[in-house]
Parts: sequence; C-alpha cells; structure tokens
Amino acid sequence: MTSPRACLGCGAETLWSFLDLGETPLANSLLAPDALQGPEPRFPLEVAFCQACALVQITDPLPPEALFSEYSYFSSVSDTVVDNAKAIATRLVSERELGPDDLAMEIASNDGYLLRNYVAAGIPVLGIEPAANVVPTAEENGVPTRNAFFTSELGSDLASAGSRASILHANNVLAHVPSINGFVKGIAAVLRDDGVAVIETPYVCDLIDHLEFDTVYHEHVFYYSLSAIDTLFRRNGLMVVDVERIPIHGGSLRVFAARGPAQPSHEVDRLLAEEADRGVTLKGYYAGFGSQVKRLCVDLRDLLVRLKGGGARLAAYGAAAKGATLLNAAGIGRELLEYVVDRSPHKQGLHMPGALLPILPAEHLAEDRPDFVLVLAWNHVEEIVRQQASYLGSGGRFIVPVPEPRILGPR
Ligand code: DWN
Repeated sequence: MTSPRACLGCGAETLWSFLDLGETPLANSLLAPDALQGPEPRFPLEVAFCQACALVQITDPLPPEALFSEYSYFSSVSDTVVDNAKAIATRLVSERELGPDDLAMEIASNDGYLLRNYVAAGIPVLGIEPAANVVPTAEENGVPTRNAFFTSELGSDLASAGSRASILHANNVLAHVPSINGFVKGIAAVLRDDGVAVIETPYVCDLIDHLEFDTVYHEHVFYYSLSAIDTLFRRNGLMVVDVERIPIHGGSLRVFAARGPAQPSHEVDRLLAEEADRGVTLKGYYAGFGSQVKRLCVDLRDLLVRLKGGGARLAAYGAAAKGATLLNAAGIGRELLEYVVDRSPHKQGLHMPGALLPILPAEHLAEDRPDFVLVLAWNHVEEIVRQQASYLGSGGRFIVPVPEPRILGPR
C-alpha cells in the first residue's frame, strides 16, 4: 500500500493491512477462447482492517461499473440460493402480513430468483439490477426490474415518486459497494417508516475462523462484522433491530434493519458482546490470517502435485469467483487441473481468469470420470455431492480446499 488510504466507511486513515494476494485478474472476468493469448488486466488485491470503525475492506476498490455492468453470475443456477430466498420471502409474507398494498424491493435482484416469490404471493415488487445482461431473465421471471446501480439518489427518487418499500432485500450486495455510506442512506430513504430491510452478507468471523480467504476478490469491497455494520448503519439513518447467522456462502449474517429509533433484539446485543469478547473489533483478531492462508495454499498445491505425480487425473467443479482467487493464490493451473465444470450455461465454453481452465458442463464429470475433483464452489458442496452421485458412485473423489484440504470419498 503506497499512501495511507482513508477508510471507505468512516474516512479515518487507520487502515491496517493483514492479507495481500498480489495483483490478480478480476474473478468473474471469464475469457472467451479467442482472448486466451492476450494479457489479462490485473489489480492489487489487499485486505485491511480499519482501527477506528472495525470495517474490513480491500485497499484498492474498483469502479462498480467495471465489475457489474455485464455479469456472469446468475443466482438461480444454485438450488441452495433459490431455496434460501424462497424460505425468507415466504416467512416475511406471513410474519408481516404483506398484501397488495405493500411493495417488496430487492437491490441487486439479479435474475429475479427472490422477488418471484413475492410475485407468486400477489405482492407488488421492484427489482434493481445493474447488469444489463441479467435483467431480461428477471423480466422473463415476471419481476419488473430497473437496470441501475442503487444509490442514495435513486433511493430518494423512488421515495419521492411514491415507491417506498415495506420489505427491502439486499443479498450479497452490501459488500460490493465502495460508496457504502450513500448506499445505506438510500436504503433508509426508500424504506417505509414501518418497513424493514433484510440484508444478507458474508460474515467476517466465518471468513477468518474457517480460512475462507478465497471469498476475497475485487467484487467484495467489504467483509463485515456485526459491530462494523452497526456503526455503518447508525451513521446513515438505519438501526440494526435483529440478526441471524445463516450457513449460506460459507456463513453469512442476515441483518434486519429499520429507520431508527428502534430497540435492538437480544440476539443483536448478544452477538455484539460476543464480537467484543473475541476481539473482532481489534486488529489482533486478523493478525495471523495472512500466514495461515499461505500455509493452506502450499498444502493444497502439494496435495494436487502428489496426486498428479501418482498418476491421477485432476479436474475442478464450479467456475466460482472464489475459485479464481483460490487457484491464482495457490499457483494452480492447467499443469495440474485439466478443466472445471459448471452448471451455468452462461459460463460454459469460456475460461477461468488467471488459471485459464476451460469451463465444461457439469455432466462431463460422470462421462470423463477424472480421479479427483477440486470443489471450488465448496460453499455448495452438499448440493454438488447430491447432484454428482453418479460420479462419486463410480469411484470419483472430491477435494474440499478450506478450511484445510480434505478428500471426500474413498482415499
Ligand atoms: O457475492 C457473490 C456470490 C454470492 O456469488 C458474487 N460476488 C459472486 C458469486 O460468487 P461465487 O461465484 O464464488 O458464488 P458461488 O455461488 O459459490 O458460485 C457457484 C458457481 O458454481 C457458479 O458458477 C454456479 C456453479 N454451480 C454449479 O455448477 N453447480 C453451483 C451449484 C450450486 C451447482 O450445483
């Protein structure tokens, strides 16, 4: 880090770097076959802790327009994601007795995977999605979608036009927005006075405790503790009123927020106290992470080299953004892995950034039967094991990389 950059949350020049993954390609910038010869743009990927407000963040964020105007990730590809969305939407419709006079809004609504549940319940919806290539799929799913980045201004404009949200979802987007204070102000502006924002974002304690370093990439500007969220929201007109820890994406927080003043639940107080007891708001909690990551990368690559040296054929599953970080950080490429399979038709036929693995359909595993498959989308491993029963049943074995490399199936 050259000059002390100010914290994107509080503005203090108190960032303390604890993980440096070097210059890496953009994790979701998949390459067409004719682009393999050209240079891939690479950008610094370094993570720091703000000693003033406890907000963990990358030191060199990129403009969201460069990352999200065209997007390769479609939420509906994953049953786990679709099921999680259906469960929370169904629960909220019942708990809050929503009806035709309400409005359910989602920021980063992607292909309509979540709001379509409100449509089915007869509740008006509005999606806000910046990726122009994803919006048509949302519309096909019956979800009216505004192709835009959500900002403080858009929140105010929607409110002025009479579109205020009874329920506002924001799943896996709070981590993606460098201008985070305006983003949160926009949520406060567009919420009804009795409305609630339901926000899911990966939990930094799961990242640190389970060595989920591969969830670090340029799309993820922030890595949140509840303490950091509470400070961020209070600064911008929102109050955390409840929180749940949920298992999705390697462990996330589901935060419920409202326009203040409001009384936080017992669970909010309990988790804030737990974080204080564990030192999550102090830099010491992050101090050893970088060296643990280096050890994991060495152990993973050594395992693959040993298996390959013993004559095994190796491949990977899930052209996930986290997979790009993992492969590039560990120096793993086509010298060890022949290809990666993925269920998403939007990714098949392309190549992963950096490692340049060709992306093939998931069915290829049962046909080709490589000896071992490195599960890059480890956060979906239960779903993938169910789906790939024929590959595993024929003697195939999965390798799960974090928190330490382990082989699923007969050794
Ligand atoms: O925040 C983000 C998370 C929510 O999703 C985004 N910034 C980008 C993206 O991150 P990711 O690509 O690491 O997410 P996933 O959900 O771990 O990606 C899974 C990949 O694996 C996708 O390409 C879909 C694929 N997949 C598959 O091929 N078969 C997924 C499942 C569940 C499957 O059964």
